[in-house]
Amino acid sequence: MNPIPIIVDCDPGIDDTIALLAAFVSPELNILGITPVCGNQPLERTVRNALQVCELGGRTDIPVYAGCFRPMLREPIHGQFHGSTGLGHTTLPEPKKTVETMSAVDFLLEAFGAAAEKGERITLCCLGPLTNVAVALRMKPQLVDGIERIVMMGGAYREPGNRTMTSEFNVLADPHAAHVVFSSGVPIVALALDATHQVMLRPEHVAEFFRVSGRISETLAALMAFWDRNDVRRYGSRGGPLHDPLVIAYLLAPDLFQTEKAHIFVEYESELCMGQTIADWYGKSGQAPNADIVTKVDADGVIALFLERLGRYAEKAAA
Ligand SMILES: [Ca+2]
Repeated sequence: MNPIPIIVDCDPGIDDTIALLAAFVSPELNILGITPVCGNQPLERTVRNALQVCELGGRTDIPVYAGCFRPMLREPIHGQFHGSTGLGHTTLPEPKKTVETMSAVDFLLEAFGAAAEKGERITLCCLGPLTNVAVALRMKPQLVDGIERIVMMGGAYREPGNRTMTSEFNVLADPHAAHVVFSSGVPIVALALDATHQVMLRPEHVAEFFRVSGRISETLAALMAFWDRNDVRRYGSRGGPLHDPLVIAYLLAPDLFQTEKAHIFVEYESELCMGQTIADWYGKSGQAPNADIVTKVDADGVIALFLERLGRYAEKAAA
């Protein structure tokens, strides 16, 4: 089977990093580029982190394009659970790899435009605020012809929010961009907090990842240990929800996920509910579904998948 061509739009970020490291060793995926955006950290830092993660994972062949330096309209907000650099307490070496001169938006326009001309489609993986994607969509509406679908981490439907009472971080960080994406007509698979809170990365998992992941084990385990929310009341156990990596897991093993179709709306006017995502589960809006929302995840299956994938860093060292 030919690998799935993907572009990873992200804001690394601890969970972005775990997602990238798993994608790097998955031959089912052909990563055409990484497009960091302002999100968990300011843009300079998400770009630097992306470059460092490419070096850590031995994938300096993948180009990194710097994206938008702030949201479309709102003031930037940054992550609260990723430490001062976005990568916990880890100190990765200065990257030798450099960012491409082309901007992320230009790269998205070029890549999806070229795909559409050839009758091909690329899957867009969105692990951060949707600013880059929305700006590209506003530049050229024909872009949608080159997008197979967007598989995104973001939103909160039956779950409450994580950054505010109603809202999940990625959508809250740029709700206007999310509105552009949700109303674009591009098919969407939404991995919201409803899904990601089902997959807790617990301390016993972290110990397993440390044991299997060879040359990246110390960095990976340090990132994962930092991710522990230590909030049993909220999450039902120790550990942290495996948000962004679920996008990669969905592409590799869709059978581990159940979805329901619905039309997604996003609130971008009310300060109380800013960034709230609303799913029309029961057809109240009269609008056709624009997304497959993941409602159930085989958490043990996902953890096993990532143990197997990240274990490949031990094999690579031995080879
Ligand atoms: Ca992210």
